[in-house]
Amino acid sequence: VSPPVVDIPRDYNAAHDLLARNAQRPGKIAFIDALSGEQLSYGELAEQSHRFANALRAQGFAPESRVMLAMLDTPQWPVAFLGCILAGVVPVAANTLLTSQDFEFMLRDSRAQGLLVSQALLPAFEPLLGMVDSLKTVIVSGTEESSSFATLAQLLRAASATKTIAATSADDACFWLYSSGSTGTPKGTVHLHSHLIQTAELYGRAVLGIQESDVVFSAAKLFFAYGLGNALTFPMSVGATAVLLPGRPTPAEVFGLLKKYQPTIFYGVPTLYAALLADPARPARSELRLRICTSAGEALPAEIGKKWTAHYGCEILDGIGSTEMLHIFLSNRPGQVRYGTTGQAVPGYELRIVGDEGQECGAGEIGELQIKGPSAALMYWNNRAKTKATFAGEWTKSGDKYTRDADGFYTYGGRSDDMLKVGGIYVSPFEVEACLMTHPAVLEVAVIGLADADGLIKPKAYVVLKAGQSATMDELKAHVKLQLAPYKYPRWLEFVSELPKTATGKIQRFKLRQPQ
Ligand code: 3SK
Repeated sequence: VSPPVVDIPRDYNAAHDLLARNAQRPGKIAFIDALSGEQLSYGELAEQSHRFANALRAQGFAPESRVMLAMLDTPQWPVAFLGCILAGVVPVAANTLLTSQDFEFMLRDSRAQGLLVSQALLPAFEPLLGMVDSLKTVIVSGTEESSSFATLAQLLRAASATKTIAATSADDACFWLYSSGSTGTPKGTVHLHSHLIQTAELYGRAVLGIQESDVVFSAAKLFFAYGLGNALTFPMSVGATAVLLPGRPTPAEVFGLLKKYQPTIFYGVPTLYAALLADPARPARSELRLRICTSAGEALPAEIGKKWTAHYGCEILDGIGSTEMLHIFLSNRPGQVRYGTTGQAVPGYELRIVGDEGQECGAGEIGELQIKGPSAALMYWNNRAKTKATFAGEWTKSGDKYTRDADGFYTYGGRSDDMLKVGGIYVSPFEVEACLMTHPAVLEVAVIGLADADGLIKPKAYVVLKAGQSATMDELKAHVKLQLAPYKYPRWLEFVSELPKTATGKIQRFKLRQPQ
């Protein structure tokens, strides 16, 4: 199958393209807030996005300046994202699950001059205000009025609705996403105007077959590359409707939403599919209208896929993407699913597996997966060394080990580095170790990934306590939860008298990974 050709003109604004594709359907619902029931039509989306672009201009934001978005998934998220892009301002989408310390790093690193923050997330930012020199303007969303800051609602009301589009090119920086780093320091991943629509055409349209009649729901939030494509780019590229959930996707919330809004496409992650299948209150197949499901974030255990299909009669397309490639480049296809594999290359992307000596691997040989394709990020901001290590000319290194069989199906074989994927989100074991080391009773610690009963990886910590000191497992878990984003805490702890080490004192994590 030849890849869909995506011809993008040189003068191009990604937000304008996504809005222009829907100019003929102004009354069609683009976004629904699953919590409040608020609906935003394509016509309202276009008007509000342009109003926000004009508000930014009126506040003095120049093209190429940056605005951090730390927002819950509501219809205001696309308004803010598209509004920035229409004005040539670069939105920097922040992972809202992180801590004040992480936000401080991202604000300083990006030198964002503006911050658009959901009212509910403001407490995590308040200690930083006044501390970060580059940050000049704070706008709060999710409330009509605020005693301290301008609100998005006020700015939209006051701004002109004139449709002015910044003169951007397809190769201009369009938006950033922060990718988790192996040392815990996130990397500002710079994407270009041409990238969003490439992912929509190559994966959204060609693999998922997304159409105007689809209603989509993504458990992955819009600030993740996976969620951004799932719930913004893909539906907007064809005029479909996306249901947004501002809160946590618990099984009760997800099933409630699937029953109420009847999505035809559901994008999940393996831990969520496992939790949904384990829920005794799970609805019957006849209560839902699912056409297709996707999974990414970590490899989907075959059993979960098979059980889901047996219960809901709908395939889960397991795939892998990355923040660097913006969306999925390797995936199972409808009608050709092989559970336990990540499927085949998405047409439009080239894949190769490279061995330790730099040689290209043949069928059945394990090596690092590398990707060539039109949505690869430009660079990591302000990080030349990591940019050079990841973006090798036209090829982007994934850090994931894979084998390919004779039919072109790829099977996941672990990470090349020590990073863990927990619930679809990267966790650096070194960051968790460093955090545990700050507990006064801890002498040494090693964190590894361990598979739970569903075959899904979670952090486990092996801890050596200082002589004469004590600490409980719950105390150490709470210590991590307090300092790091809560999803990073070790689900299991084991107290040991010593850690296995080499003669030179290096911890032998591989020994801890071996089943005892
Ligand atoms: O985790 C993934 O596989 C993924 C998928 C789509 C976009 C981004 C990512 C990290």
